[in-house]
Amino acid sequence: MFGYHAWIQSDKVSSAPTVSGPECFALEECKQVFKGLKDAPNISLSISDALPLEAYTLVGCHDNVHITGGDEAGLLYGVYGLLFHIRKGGRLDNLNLTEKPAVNRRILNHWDNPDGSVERGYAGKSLFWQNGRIGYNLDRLRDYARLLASIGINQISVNNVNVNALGAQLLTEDGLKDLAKVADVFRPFNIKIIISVHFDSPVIVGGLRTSDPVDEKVARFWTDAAARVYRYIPDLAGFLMKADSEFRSGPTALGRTQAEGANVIAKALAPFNGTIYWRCFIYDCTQDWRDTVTDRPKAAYDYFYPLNGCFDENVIIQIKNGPVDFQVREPNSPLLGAMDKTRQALEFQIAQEYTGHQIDLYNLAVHWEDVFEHPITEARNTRDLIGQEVDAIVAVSNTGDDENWCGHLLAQSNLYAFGRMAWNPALTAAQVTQEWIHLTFGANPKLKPLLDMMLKSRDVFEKYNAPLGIGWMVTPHTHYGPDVDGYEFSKWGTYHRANHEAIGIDRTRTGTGYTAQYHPYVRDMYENKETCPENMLLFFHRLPYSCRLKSGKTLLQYIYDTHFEGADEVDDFIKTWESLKEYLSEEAYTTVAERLLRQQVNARQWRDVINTYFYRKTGIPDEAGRKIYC
Ligand code: GCW
Repeated sequence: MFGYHAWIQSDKVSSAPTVSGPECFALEECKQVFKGLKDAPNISLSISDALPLEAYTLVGCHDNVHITGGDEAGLLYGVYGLLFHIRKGGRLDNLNLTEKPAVNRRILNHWDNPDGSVERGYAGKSLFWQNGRIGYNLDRLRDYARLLASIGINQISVNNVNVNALGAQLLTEDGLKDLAKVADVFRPFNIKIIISVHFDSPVIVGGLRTSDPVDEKVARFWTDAAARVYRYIPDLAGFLMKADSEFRSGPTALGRTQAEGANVIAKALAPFNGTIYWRCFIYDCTQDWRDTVTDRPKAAYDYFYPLNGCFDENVIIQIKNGPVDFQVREPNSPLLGAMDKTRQALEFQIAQEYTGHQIDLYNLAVHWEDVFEHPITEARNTRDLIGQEVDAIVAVSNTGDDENWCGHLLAQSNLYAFGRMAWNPALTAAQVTQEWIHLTFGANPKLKPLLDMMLKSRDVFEKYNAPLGIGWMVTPHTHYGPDVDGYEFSKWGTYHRANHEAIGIDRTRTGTGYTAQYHPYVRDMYENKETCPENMLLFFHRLPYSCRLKSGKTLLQYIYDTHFEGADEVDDFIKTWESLKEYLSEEAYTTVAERLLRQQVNARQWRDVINTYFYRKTGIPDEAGRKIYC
């Protein structure tokens, strides 16, 4: 057993429970996971066509529980559902519960490289790759499959979207032989494999001179590749593509549209029911910082919106939740909801690239709740799109071969929350975080302060980071720690434009016009400084430091105050964690305590660098007279 993943494996071994039902993997899995549970009930299983695919019901009476699944997958989810119900202290008498997923594609993307490294990975090495090819510890991989299945994940990509020459070899016979073995491990757990493909595969793998999607030879390459892939992995979910993005090749560079690029692959996959997931993360990454007309958040919409309705049925465009790049605070991408004639996947990042590297505590469930609640129109929010035009929820994984899978033990709750919220986006951050605490540390009411601390952690992180939605004050490349001007004069289009008087970008009609990409209701909300949510004020407006916020504080004083508060609140986290020591295992206590101390160093660094920067820019001291390093 590897580290903490108590939510799915218990160490309280007792006798095997009485289990009956059709011979299937779910039955075996039921015996396996209940083996560890004290006083397990008698469990019977059956499948019923009356339930939707992947759905299940649990009906209990005294010591007997019946699990019905809409299919074998539903049965499997029912087994985990029952285990969780019991471990959370749920009762069996009068148990009558039905569950079905809101969306039938719940996906993890691994940004794993063939050399075993993980791009933006903070939890060790890849679970899938070693020394240039597929390689793994089989027991561990099976454990991982169970971990993901228990929270309802049903598709994974195993190679980085930044596909390199070795990654591209997955489309060859040799690559596919290896990958087919991985698919065999995940298949019983109802998890299908996705392959990240290189846009230039026709050249790299097929030996052609071009990757132009309208070239017949290119179309034939993709058709042959699909046929080969499905010979090895008949239930492959499909391909994932990052094209025309961050110096990668793509259709635009060849004078073709994104739809032309996607559709040629879609046609090759269609006979096998395969899907092409086509990422929308396209922007000018060679911008001159003096150019104030080009505005990075506008780019994806400009590329894709004119193509609404032009994509084949088996294309799903994959949209990052924000228009820039997984910052602590951003509005939602205006593509979400606007592409009403196109299937969409909403992409989150569980890996904490900009949110603390799994050193700092950061509860993403709280963050995603905000994303779901972001309005599309006056009457509809993003949650309402799920299961409609948004028919996939995807996240960049935060896992690796570290003992506890996620580096920071408490970062496991983000993986857990992703699975749970993709299954049911109506669940609140408080609910899923509480569930994870129960399943990991037991149902101990004394752990309430831990819940409070986790739920607060996003706000605390935001306080010591870049203020009010402006983002990007991170150290270039690593994206950990502060560097206010680190990206300010670079080519990536991520500017805050602070001078001695003002900061922020005017993205309204008087500025870059970005707000016009939203529905008029949302556009007007952001255009007006009074109705623009304060936490995104600098994303949408350029403001003098002297301007008054709703609290009556000046913008500058707000920056000082939040940075002092954020760092102090991390000190409080440490005290809270110490106060919980007696309820935790030595191992759990120590590993988190060590991360919190590192977070404290980071938070203080942010406080001092940010406050010093603005003090030196403005020359205006802190009203409370606190010490600012300069
Ligand atoms: O934010 C950027 C990351 C890259 C990543 C890219 C993407 C995989 O810094 O590391 O590349 O996003 O999402 O494609």
